Amino acid sequence: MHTLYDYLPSQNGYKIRLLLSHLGQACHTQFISIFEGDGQRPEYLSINPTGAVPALRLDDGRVLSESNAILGYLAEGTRYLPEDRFGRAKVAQWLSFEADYVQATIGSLRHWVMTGKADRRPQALLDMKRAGGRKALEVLDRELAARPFLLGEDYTIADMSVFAYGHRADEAGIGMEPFGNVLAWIARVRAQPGFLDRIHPYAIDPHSAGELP
Ligand SMILES: N[C@@H](CCC(=O)N[C@@H](CS)C(=O)NCC(=O)O)C(=O)O
Repeated sequence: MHTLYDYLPSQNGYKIRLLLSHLGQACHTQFISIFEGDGQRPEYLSINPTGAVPALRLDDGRVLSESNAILGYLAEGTRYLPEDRFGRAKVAQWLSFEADYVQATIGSLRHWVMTGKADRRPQALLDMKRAGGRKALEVLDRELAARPFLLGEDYTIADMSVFAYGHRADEAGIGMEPFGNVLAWIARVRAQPGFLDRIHPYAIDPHSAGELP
């Protein structure tokens, strides 16, 4: 059985939990207390060189990190990853979009707002992240006007990845009311068989108020 290195409030970790839930697949979990510095210990850096979660140890001992790469690995051969060359490239397009336009804006801002760190950040930086998050939602809203899921008719890991932070934008202080197509897509994602409804606030970890080491 695989081992998932995880931290419960992480929406990057949630992406993997969501896919495993759709697949009905179990794995061992090892929690990494990222705000206490567990990610920076040599034994964990040998699993993920960045010290971040999630990471996956395969049952043969090989290790893989970066949430979107892990999604691709676990989805191989399932209905959640297309078999054709163009479909796979489209998934890669949206996974890159997620990392650059969603995770880097909504993900960061949400972390700062939910843990009180926003008060310690320059206003210009907060404004930049908020504008970036809105832009990502505008892009999604336009794209999702024409089809039910990011690739078309089929729900894939592209949707799971973008959903993880995309559906929590309100927790970053970005109102979602103007994005009706995104809201309808969120409802469609929630209706998928095996959907995982459980997410965890940073408040469960008292160390999360501190900066990452
Ligand atoms: N691009 C990475 C980002 C991972 C990431 O930033 N994880 C956060 C939790 S959501 C973390 O572990 N941060 C601790 C650190 O960077 O040291 C991915 O998609 O997996």
